[in-house]
Amino acid sequence: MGLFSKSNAIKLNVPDMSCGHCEAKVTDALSKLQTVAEVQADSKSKRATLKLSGDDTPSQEEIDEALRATGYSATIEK
Ligand SMILES: [Cu+2]
Repeated sequence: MGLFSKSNAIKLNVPDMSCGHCEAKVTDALSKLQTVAEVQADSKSKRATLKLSGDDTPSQEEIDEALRATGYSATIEK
């Protein structure tokens, strides 16, 4: 059983992404969260999917903090 045995994921709304450059910046910033194993950002749907590395979910505050320097904002979809 490895790190990716769980399929937990959360979705974020990232309204300001408009191209691949945005996707790369958002992906890079969110990938630094310890609770996040993988990020898939899609500028067309303006969403990002975060695959989690374990049972812990990043808080909205942690996401805000991770994105602060990039100028993007993301909201966890309920
Ligand atoms: Cu862009």
